[in-house]
Amino acid sequence: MLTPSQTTEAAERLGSGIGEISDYREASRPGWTRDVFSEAYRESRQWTLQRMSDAGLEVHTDDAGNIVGRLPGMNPNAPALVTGSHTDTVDGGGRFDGIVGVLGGIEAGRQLRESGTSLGRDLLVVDFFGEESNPYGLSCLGSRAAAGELSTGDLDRADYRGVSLGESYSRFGLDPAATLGSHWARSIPLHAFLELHIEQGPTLEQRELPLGIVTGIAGIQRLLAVFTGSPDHAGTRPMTDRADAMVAAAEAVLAVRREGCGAPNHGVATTTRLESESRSPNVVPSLVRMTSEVRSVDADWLSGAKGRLAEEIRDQARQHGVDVDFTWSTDNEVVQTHTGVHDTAARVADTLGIPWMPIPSGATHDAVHMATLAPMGMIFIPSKAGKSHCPEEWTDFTDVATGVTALTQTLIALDHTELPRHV
Ligand code: HGY
Ligand code: MN
Ligand code: MN
Repeated sequence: MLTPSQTTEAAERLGSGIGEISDYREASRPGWTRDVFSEAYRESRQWTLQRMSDAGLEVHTDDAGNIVGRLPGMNPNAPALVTGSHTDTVDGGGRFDGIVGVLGGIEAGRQLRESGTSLGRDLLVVDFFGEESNPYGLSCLGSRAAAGELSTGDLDRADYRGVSLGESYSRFGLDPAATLGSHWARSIPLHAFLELHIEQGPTLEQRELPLGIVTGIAGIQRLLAVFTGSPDHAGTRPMTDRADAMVAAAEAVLAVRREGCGAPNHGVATTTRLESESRSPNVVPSLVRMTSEVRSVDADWLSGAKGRLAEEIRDQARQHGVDVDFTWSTDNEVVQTHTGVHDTAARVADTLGIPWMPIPSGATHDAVHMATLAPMGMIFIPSKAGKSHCPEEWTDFTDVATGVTALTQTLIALDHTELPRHV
């Protein structure tokens, strides 16, 4: 356990690291934007490699672009402990989402090494490639590949420029075929995975708690609805005789919001894009694309939401003389954390005297895919005003240091804890 001065030192080290990696951002975009496949992201990966090496970890990049730092344990053949997160951001994103899990994992490795604490097994600290959702509609690229869940079909997905995901991998210097083959289960047996992350919501701050132990991670259903109406002169077509695709889409945006507001427990629904094909301001829109997503830790509600939305949106569109096509895709299913990992983290927090609460995650994380490889858990630290995915995203460095202490001590406890595979 760190002394108070060591805790201060760790908080300062984490704070300066957060500042340094945040300098790698796309100058033309708001906030701290570091998109996957961007030059800012490419350059920041060199910084992360060096940060892991400076902490005394043995570093390599796997075929899926994941940067892996290894702290050797007493038995290198024992299934490894893994921690990590991501350093790519959303457009206009902040400085903490994912980053605290990577820098926190590196800090944990540093503290274990400098304190001479030998784990019985290797500790792998990972900066997973491309966690944020991207124009390909696919989040968690690196952890998805590690879990063997990235498919050749995924590589054929094209973005709005018509560039395939496979081509983007190649342009970034990664071999798409090798990426598909980087399934960790074939080569790296794992004991447990634990991710430190900001809450990205207001609960911990409102409850004045420094720690959350995650119970489950929301499933995400993504929707592309295409509304087809009839093009007309906007100035001459009578209002009572139009098939206006934009009006039908606007009704659908509100139907999505009502569905999210009606969730009995945990559920949210958001429309994030509405695009009209027509570029002229004086034509009644005839083709409009709506991109929405529905999330919940309640799998039954989530699947019911898809059916309810399809029925309501189609009925409303019909009243406007507009057809609508739905394409649903599953970004990830609902995933519960492993009871043994959750309870170990809770026991450690209690021992350390860190107040905590059980908390669901509305955000998805690399932990979802790592859960297919090993017993998985997550610990949250507070987000100021619950803000995230925006420049205002902030977590006090002392909270980050507290999270790292909980992470480090839980990893030590997990090292000698039997974790039956599927609990
Ligand atoms: O979308 C999410 O929940 C995560 O930030 N990728
Ligand atoms: Mn994240
Ligand atoms: Mn995010």
